[in-house]
Amino acid sequence: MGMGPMGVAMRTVLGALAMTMVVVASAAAGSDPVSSPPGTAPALIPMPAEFQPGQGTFTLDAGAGIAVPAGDAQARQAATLLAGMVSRVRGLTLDVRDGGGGAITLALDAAAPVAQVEGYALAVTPQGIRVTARDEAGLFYGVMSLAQLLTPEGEGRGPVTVPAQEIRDWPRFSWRGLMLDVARHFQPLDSVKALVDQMAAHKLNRLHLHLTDDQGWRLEIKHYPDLTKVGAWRTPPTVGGPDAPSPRYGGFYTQDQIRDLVVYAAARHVTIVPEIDMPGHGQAVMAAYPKIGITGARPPVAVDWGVNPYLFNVDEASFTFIQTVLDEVMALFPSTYIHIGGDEALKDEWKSSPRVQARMRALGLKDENALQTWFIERVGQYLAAHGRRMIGWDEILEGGIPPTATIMSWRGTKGAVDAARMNHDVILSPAPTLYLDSLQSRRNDEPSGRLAIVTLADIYAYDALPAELDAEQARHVLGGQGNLWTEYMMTPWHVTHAIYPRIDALAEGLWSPKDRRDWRGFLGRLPAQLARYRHLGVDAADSAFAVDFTVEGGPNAALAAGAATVALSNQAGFGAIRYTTDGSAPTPASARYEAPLRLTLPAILNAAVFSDAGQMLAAPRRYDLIAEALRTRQSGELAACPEGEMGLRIPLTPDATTRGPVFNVNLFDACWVYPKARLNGVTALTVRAARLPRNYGLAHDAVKVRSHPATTPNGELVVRMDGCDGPVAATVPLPSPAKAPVQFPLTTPLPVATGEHDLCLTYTASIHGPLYAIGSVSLQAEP
Ligand code: TNX
Repeated sequence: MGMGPMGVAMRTVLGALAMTMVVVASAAAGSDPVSSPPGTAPALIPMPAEFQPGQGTFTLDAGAGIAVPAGDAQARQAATLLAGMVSRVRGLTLDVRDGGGGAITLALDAAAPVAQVEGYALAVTPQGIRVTARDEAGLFYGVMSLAQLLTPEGEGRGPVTVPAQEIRDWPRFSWRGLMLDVARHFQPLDSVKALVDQMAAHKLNRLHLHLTDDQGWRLEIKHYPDLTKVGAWRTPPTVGGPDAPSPRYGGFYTQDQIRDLVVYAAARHVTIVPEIDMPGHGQAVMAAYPKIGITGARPPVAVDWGVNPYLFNVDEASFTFIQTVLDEVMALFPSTYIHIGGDEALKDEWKSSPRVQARMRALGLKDENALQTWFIERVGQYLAAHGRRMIGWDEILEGGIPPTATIMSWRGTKGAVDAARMNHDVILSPAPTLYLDSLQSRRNDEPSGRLAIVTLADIYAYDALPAELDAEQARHVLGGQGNLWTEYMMTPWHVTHAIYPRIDALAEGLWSPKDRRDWRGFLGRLPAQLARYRHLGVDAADSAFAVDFTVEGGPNAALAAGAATVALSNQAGFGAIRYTTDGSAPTPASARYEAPLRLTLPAILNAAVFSDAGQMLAAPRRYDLIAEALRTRQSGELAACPEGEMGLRIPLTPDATTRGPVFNVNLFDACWVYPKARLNGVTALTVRAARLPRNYGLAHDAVKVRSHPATTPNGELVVRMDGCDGPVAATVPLPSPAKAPVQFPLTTPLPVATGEHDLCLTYTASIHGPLYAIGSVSLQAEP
């Protein structure tokens, strides 16, 4: 197994070579948290296929040369990138030379030892460093590996000594993708380029740009200027109050910018795969050109996240539009694959249109799903006639598989398995595991996102080859892709936080042989990468390493005893936790956490996580062991009401331009539970309330939104004791949206009680108005 996209013949050739190579030591998952000892495995991410330690070392001094084949522009570019990375991370200057000799030699060689496409060999001997490959991509990836070998501990400066070794490496999958949704929140070109840089450094090779959606069209199309003049801009929803309305939101890429991006990415062996979504997710198109829609009416560019009803028409005018757009798309993007979306196309408009129904009957199609297949296949044929191939999301299978389609599978893996069995190529990007808009921890300091938790370890454990496929079917698995949808990723900071370092886990899963993957070893290789990120200005998330504080017996036990036993841990179970209790910031010299700490209230704990070498892996986190904090629950610490689910962690405004407060919500029920509230001595309760736009396209699920009857004009916050069917303990009217700011406190006395009670908090405001949320709930006690 583990065929990936490679041919059997190549495997056999390499099989012979592999006999002479030492297989990289791979400790079983869950073994001791040690990085691979020097000399047994290279500190590379992704882990290379084969590795053999050598005798001695080679030292690279400032000014050392990188010799590239004379006249080989691509190799020269790779060498220049290498010099740039080493200079930025290590402050070591290297000198790129055309032809001749150098400490580092790059050579394209038809007889290079690694025959696989995109493969390379990298040899370090006491005489120098040599990278050879049979193709330019392979040479490039050898150079990217070398960039890591020359910045080994991430932190060091100046000349670098590299142990002698030989690496032979090639990818497991040919499609190693990342999708960036630039439609929901526009991403500046420089951010996209920075992502391309990092993709290349991780040996990822497909950047799928989701360029169009209901909420914005982001690509200049010369023939249809209104697509960007109108379709690239939306007016954010407001919820009243004294806060000023936000400005229009939007942006788009000009064709010149796209050409520049395509060239930039190609130099890094990244292909930009454009997606033009159809026949659903088309509201921005209809805002610009209503005739392309079904009703002919002009909607605004959407501000509602989710599924909106607007569908493309199926008449000739619609196909003329699509083909003209695709002509310009094909002229801009050399990618063989063009993505045409196909997801979440709610069929209501097609069902209720007599013209669409007439066309469907004339075509002899039995239902709207068959019409979708016909529609998609017609577009696929157009692309095929121009030498391109169509990719669609797995919904395009619903009416029968369009013959020319490659399937990108997001609703689990079934679509991929079905398509591969029907001899169609597939790419695996299942939600939630490869959905990078999923939050990466339950920590209170996590920003907005979707509430499935996808940890670094979850992504690392994911295998893109469905086990149910046999070897022949497995050949149709081109690879996998992480998808970053940006409804709740408003700024480049959010995007960066969601991608790094989960991109490292993704890259190893898509590049490295399955049997070379090793979670603990990966963690050992990560600190160097985190240090590189810091030097390169990439603000990676530290969610996997940040300290979590757990009070034994829960906060109530601490409140009752006036003292607490606090355990410190982190998600990955990696690194040394160091702490202080005097309010100061922990350093590598601070006390190392060994066992739970016994502390008397009030106390303040600060804790950070360091690597063995003293590198900070997670910034300090603070825990206040004081009564007020122990009686407070942040939004993420509240539970959903019975049968409900917190699906989203959302910001105050949908297009926030900075990082702000976030709120866990269940869109279907404005109801939260403060579990086991300890009411001894408690006299009042304060909710940090917030009023948010209710900008969600719930489609047929809209009927499931639960309404709680109100008794005053703006609705109330109702607090019940002992669960949501319990007696009402307090009712607080909500302030008028016209007068109150979007965040406001609500305080109410509570009846005298003792012991632990589940407090159920609901808002009774109309479900047709703003969405009310809870930032935190605190109990106030008599001093
Ligand atoms: C579903 S995945 C979508 C996107 C959303 C995403 C949110 C897919 C093909 N469609 O429109 O952004 O969920 O996670």
